[in-house]
Amino acid sequence: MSRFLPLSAAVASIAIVFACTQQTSDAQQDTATPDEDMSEMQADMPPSEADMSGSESLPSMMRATGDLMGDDGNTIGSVNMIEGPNGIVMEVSIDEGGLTPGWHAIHIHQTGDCSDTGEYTASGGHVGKIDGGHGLLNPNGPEPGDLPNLYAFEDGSVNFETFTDLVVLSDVMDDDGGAIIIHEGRDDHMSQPIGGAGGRVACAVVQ
Ligand SMILES: [Cu+2]
Repeated sequence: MSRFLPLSAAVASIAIVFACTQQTSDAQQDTATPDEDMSEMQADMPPSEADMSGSESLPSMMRATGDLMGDDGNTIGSVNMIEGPNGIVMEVSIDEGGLTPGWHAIHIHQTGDCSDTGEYTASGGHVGKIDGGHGLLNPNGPEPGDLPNLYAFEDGSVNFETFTDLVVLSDVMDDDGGAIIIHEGRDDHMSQPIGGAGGRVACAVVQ
């Protein structure tokens, strides 16, 4: 009796060993799955979100602001530009009575000078001027200073936000600065040199 285990007992021990092995590998599988999920989640998270703690990322973004002066030199509103990793978000706010109602071209001009009130030609041409290249719809363009038109409400006020990745703020605010110009009419995004937008009715030096 002592030298050989009865067959039934031997089968039972093999079965127990097998069951234990099975349990262990099940447990390993269970713990492996959440780890995998976690690393996938971290990979999916955009780097900015993973590295960002609170508002710490905002001060590193470059900003520019300026007061908009109307054709009589009075302040009619303001311009705010924030440069993020993908381009510049630009916001324009204009008070009641600031502009004539309707569409107006708005561009980034090359010189930070609005001293010639009502004319505003001291602000120069468009930043990064390309001969024959004006216009967002121009196959030979666009120019870095081109932007979509803004719309002034019936009361002459404006709330406008746009985005551009055609230019960087360090090029806007180079040695001679930069300006935002609003024209009297709409930009057709094609005609040269300024999309048929007419005279300059508002100017802001951005800094
Ligand atoms: Cu212009």
